[in-house]
Amino acid sequence: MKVYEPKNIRNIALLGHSGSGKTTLAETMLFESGTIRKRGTIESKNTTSDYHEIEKEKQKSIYGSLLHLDWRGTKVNILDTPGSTDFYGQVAESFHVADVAMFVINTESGVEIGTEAFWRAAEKENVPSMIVMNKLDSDKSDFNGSLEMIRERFGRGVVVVQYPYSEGPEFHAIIDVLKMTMYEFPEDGGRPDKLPIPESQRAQAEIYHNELVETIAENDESLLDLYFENGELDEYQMTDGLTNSLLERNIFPVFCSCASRNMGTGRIMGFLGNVAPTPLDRKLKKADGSEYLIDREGPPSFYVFKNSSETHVGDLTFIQVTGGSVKPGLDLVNRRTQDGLRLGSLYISQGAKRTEVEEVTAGDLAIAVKLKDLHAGDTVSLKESDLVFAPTRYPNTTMRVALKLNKEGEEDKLGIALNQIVKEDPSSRVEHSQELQQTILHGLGEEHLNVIMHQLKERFNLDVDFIKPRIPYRETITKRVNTQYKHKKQSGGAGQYAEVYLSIEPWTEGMPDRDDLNVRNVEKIELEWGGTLVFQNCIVGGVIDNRFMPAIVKGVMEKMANGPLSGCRARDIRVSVYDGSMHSVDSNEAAFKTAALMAFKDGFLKAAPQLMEPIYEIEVTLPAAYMGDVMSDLSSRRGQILGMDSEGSIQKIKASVPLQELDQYTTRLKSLTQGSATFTREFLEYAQVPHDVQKRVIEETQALEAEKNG
Ligand SMILES: Nc1nc2c(ncn2[C@@H]2O[C@H](COP(=O)(O)OP(=O)(O)OP(=O)(O)O)[C@@H](O)[C@H]2O)c(=O)[nH]1
Ligand SMILES: [Mg+2]
Repeated sequence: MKVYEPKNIRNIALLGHSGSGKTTLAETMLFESGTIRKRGTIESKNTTSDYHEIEKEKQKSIYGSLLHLDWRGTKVNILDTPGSTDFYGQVAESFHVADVAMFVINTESGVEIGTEAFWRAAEKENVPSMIVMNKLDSDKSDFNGSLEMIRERFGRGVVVVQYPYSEGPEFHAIIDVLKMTMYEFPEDGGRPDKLPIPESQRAQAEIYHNELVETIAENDESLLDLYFENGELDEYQMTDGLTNSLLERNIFPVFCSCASRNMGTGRIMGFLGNVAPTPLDRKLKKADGSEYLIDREGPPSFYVFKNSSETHVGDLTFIQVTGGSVKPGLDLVNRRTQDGLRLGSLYISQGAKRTEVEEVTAGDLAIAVKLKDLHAGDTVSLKESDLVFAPTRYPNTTMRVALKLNKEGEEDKLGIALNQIVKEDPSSRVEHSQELQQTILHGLGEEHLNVIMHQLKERFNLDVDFIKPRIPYRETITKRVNTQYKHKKQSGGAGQYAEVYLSIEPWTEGMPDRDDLNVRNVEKIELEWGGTLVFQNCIVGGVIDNRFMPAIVKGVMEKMANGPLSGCRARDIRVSVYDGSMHSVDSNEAAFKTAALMAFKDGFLKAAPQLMEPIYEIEVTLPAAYMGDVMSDLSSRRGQILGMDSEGSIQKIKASVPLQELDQYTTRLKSLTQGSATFTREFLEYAQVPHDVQKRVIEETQALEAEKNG
């Protein structure tokens, strides 16, 4: 197997809205480069990239897959990513290793929400980007309309390198304004004839050509001088200028293809080989914020960008070599755990197929097997190295469900399965909530969670269902009350005796101490579930010993952890113990804890208790046409609009919405907008729940309690 030097490697990520043709384009590139003999199609369920059963079934990509090809001595690694924003995690993983993001646009619809979302992410991650206009053979194809939309969304850097001679079913030729040539394809695609640009197209081609030259010159002063001197740049000058402008994200060149009829990929691969940045050009971010350039001569190191696994093989660790070269048998250290590891076999990946290799050089992507405890985002390097890369940034989750096992005794099995799933897909998250007594799965949407469910059932053989997750309400009180409890037990030997008088009241930051009580000591406790408990010792005349104070706090805390209203955590309360009594023999810590707990519980229920619910701030991105529907849906979800923003045809709404109302929001938003909107969410605050909601929650809790108690 050939070992490629980094300057002869290109790592590209195919990105874009679902259905734009990424997987088909990848397949066509593999075919056109002679890597595969037969071109698979989505419809025949035999593409190299979509090889998982579930991808064949759904006829779309769900997992990012790594492919590679050789185009005239250049190794092109292709990361084909899913276009559905539910699988955003797979896209995020590609950013760390992609030297170029190739955005595939469906010219039937122009910029769609997935394109928009991934473009903004590529912008944030500073990944050079190019654009491929696909489906030009469709009778609904609209190159100019799509171009206009792309320019509106992504700015002046969008420059035409190619445009179609004609589009729709008669599409058969592409005009290239960098080479000033027309490529005319045979009926079933493949290698085109190079022809002069026809007379009818010369004027248009000149306009695009000049735009291209001017944009390249604008971004490079020395080229600008040359351009003014000669009124033109030659192809080599343009090529260099393009590479630099791509790297700076000043230029986003536009290419044309019809992936399903094998037209256009040869020239795209040529551009990748001749112009696109190499792994040596890309600045990687280290954990300390500094930059790192891939170093062929440096000590061996690699970055784990993705995990997956396979029956009979186990863990597959996807790596990018970032320094020197790596070979089986090499001893390295995982910088996260500081554990040593010895590299086993290494493979290059062609979808489901793997080929063993002896060596992988800096810049290249490969799979390592049988390595324990390597997570996506780990840096692995020589023992004495201190290299640590900044980890991949995964999106925040937007949807949660609770898991219910239908068979007893499978808790451990479920735990192991979930661990493995999260390891392979860090955009999902599992929370074993003590508070809610549920295992909660967080993901990026219904489609995402359904794929996880599919894995739990098919791969891990678990009988499990999704159920509604409980809401982590908080409880507090709204008025001051005095409360008292005497705990007295006399059964045989030693008895139990404790009596406490408490004053409990709502607490807010900055509140003065009680002046009607003799406050001797104040303890402020920041609760681990958020909020505060302030405890005041106001005992006069030693009626309760100081040594019992911790037990009293403990009793109060125990009830706060299991709130009197709904069993949820309580917060923001001040408790003052101001009287009580003890017995010289029968009083002990346990007795005071019980007395405090009971007094607190009684008082709490009399103190106009109030349920608080978590409120999230959401940001919805949507096409303007759906604004009305989305807004009225938000108001039916008790949403409060915090702000609105419009960027051309794309609108953004910021709103605060109770978590309870967000349970099925991802799904609802999709159906309201025909899948064209996305949203993000973040915890904002706790706020009082409306009276009717509180009533319902309390009733539900009581019913649950009654059920538990038989
Ligand atoms: N007419 C036409 N159809 C195409 C072209 N390229 C792809 N398709 C079809 O478009 C559909 C979607 O293609 P995919 O390759 O799965 O698109 P994708 O971008 O990988 O989609 P996701 O994996 O869901 O993100 C399939 O039915 C393809 O056959 C094209 O150039 N012209
Ligand atoms: Mg795909």
